[in-house]
Amino acid sequence: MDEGFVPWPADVAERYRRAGYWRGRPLGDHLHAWAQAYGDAEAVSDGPVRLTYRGLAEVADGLAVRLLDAGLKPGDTMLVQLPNTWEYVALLLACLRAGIAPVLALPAHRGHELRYLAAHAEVTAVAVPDRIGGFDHEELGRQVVAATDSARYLLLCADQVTEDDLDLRAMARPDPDPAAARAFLDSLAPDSGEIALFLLSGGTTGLPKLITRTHDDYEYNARRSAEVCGFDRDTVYLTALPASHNFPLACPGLLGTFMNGGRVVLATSPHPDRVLPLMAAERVTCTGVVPAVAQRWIEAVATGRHVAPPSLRVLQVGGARLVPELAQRVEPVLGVTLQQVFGMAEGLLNYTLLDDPAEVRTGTQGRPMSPDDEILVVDGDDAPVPPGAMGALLTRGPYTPRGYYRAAEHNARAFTPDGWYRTGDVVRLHPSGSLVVEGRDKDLINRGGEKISAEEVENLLYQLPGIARAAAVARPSEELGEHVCAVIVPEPGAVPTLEGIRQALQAMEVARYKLPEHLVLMDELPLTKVGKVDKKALRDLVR
Ligand code: OOB
Repeated sequence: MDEGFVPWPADVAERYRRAGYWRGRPLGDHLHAWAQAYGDAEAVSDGPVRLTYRGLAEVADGLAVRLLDAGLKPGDTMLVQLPNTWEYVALLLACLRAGIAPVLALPAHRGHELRYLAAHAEVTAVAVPDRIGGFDHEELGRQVVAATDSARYLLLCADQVTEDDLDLRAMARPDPDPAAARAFLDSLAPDSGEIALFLLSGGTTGLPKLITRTHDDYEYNARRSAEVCGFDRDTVYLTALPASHNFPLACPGLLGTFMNGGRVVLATSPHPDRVLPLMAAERVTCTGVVPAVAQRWIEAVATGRHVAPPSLRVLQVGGARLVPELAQRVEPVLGVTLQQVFGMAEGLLNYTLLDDPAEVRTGTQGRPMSPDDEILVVDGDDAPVPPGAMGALLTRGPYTPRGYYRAAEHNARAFTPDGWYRTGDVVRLHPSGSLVVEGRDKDLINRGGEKISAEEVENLLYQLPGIARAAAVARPSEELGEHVCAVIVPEPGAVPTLEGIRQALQAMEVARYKLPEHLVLMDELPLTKVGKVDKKALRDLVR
């Protein structure tokens, strides 16, 4: 698996170790340190299911041993598509214990995405639930296993599991001899510099890129985040967003809570009717959401439909632009401190501090969390702009990998020769030292925090009949910030419709959030001077 992984240069890695960012212990090892420190405290609340720290470590170990007994091996990869449930947490930790790297897919992904991810990471196993909402993930998982040469196991999270499949719930139990299981797994522990897990990039390319996160760098990601956010044993963190996203997983999220002995409350939907009462009942103190969710919560409270959860102290908002008008309503309406988070699965995390002046909390997207985060704001020639001027953001640092997995060609464009990651975000440095996100120079659509590659949608559109030319662009949306708008030049005589296009893409098993919500038909697409489709002109037009 480590072939295709781009390491940090040896001298830089040494510097990160010396500075104490990288601690040289695999994440699975940390799990036992947490169990040691917080033993009987509750780690996870998932409705009626409650797991203590000791219980969680034993369940993860038991599951890890059974996965290895079933034939999986350290160094394998596993596609994981599970909602925010205790089984997801157990499986994630079991994989970390066994040195199996999970590829964290979103519940919204379908065959189009999962088949590609499974093949690219050459997974040996696919983990899915039987259903989410009305959708049959068991059947989807089965098809992905069948379509993937390397895949041999379907790991199913369901009440009914046939003998041919692996039964996640049955396997997620403590080993009869927990001490022996622990010693066995310790003897197999992965090196902390190895890939711990794969996150998915929002992506600007035809298909999402895989982001390799090592044990060392991801542990620091969560630890430093938790420090900045003041997590401690009294923290009760709610996972309102899918926990396969970096934000709820490790910013500080679930992992940052575990490190500090707090409690993680799992929710499978951020709908105000579900989570506002849940937060009050579970005495949640902190959670992280995208602006579209924050807006729905504010509306639900402002209109008197719900009361603000009295225990909630900090609301983290990130993943997409939080407009200042909304930012200003968060604190008075919800009675919390707003913390803006400008982050990316590729690494760099910026946080506003809880004691920043109000103007910084509402008007900026925070500052890099690590003293060794390097940032550059540059012009079109990669030359630094004057302080305070707008430019493209480049970054390097102890938790920002130096390349995507098995993507040499793309890496040559996404990273500079000396290892800076081109974030694709256009920012400016605020006098406070915080960053303000002004826009982006990457071709993606940010639909309520879910990133959609324009190129991916365009490639799909070109596979449909009757379409001569196609472009996908963002169209402003009140509710979600941006929607996907398809701009199409039909072939002579063809009359594409939005409904027809959506149905065709759904038949191709494309995740629903990527389907165009608007359609514009044109005689020709506007071109730039160098003959490329003029996306800016199109964006202005569809507005
Ligand atoms: C988070 O991660 P990704 O990988 O889904 O998306 C990263 C991109 C950024 O490059 C930027 O374009 C956008 O999402 N973004 C924001 C933002 N936070 C992320 N744009 C404006 N304001 C913000 N506060 O989205 C993510 C990862 C970890 C923590 C938080 C968010």
